[in-house]
Amino acid sequence: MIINSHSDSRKYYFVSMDTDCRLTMQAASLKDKVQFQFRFFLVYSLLPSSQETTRSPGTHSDPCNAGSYVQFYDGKDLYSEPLGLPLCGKTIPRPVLSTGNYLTLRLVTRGQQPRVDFVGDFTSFRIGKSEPYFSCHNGKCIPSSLVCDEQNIDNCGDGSDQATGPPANCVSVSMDRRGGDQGKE
Ligand SMILES: [Ca+2]
Repeated sequence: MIINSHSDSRKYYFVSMDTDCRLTMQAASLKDKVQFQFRFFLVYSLLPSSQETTRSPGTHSDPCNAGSYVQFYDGKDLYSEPLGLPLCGKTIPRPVLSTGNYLTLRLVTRGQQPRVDFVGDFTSFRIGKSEPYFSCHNGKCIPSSLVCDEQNIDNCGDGSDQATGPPANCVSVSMDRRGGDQGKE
């Protein structure tokens, strides 16, 4: 499943100030975990918060300089354990993996002139082989519906679910068809 930060992603930045929104994804079954992989990432603010480093108690260092950020949580709400540091900047972060059944993405815009634009996909997976699942080269297992999908999403993280060779044996369609355009064949 692909998500965009907003509907005009890749055309205009999302610039609303003081946004705090979240999206929680549940894995396909109880035994599964959730991975999120960014495909495009741009999250920052041109100017830090006007209240000159108002340090919220408990946070000593802020890697995003009081600017906008994305934070993942290892569960179904913001009371769950945060996964990693707040993410910001222009470099695509590493894939984020839940340890349980849920993964929550939170987007916060702070400061002045926030610039937010990202695209990514959630994948439900499990470690270890079980029947209706496809075994990636890297040891993950993903639902077989994600193998050779039309949008050419790398759900495994190593490309093996979209490979033309075994075990996926995808029929090679246009390799660069991405981003959910359901065009004509
Ligand atoms: Ca796929």
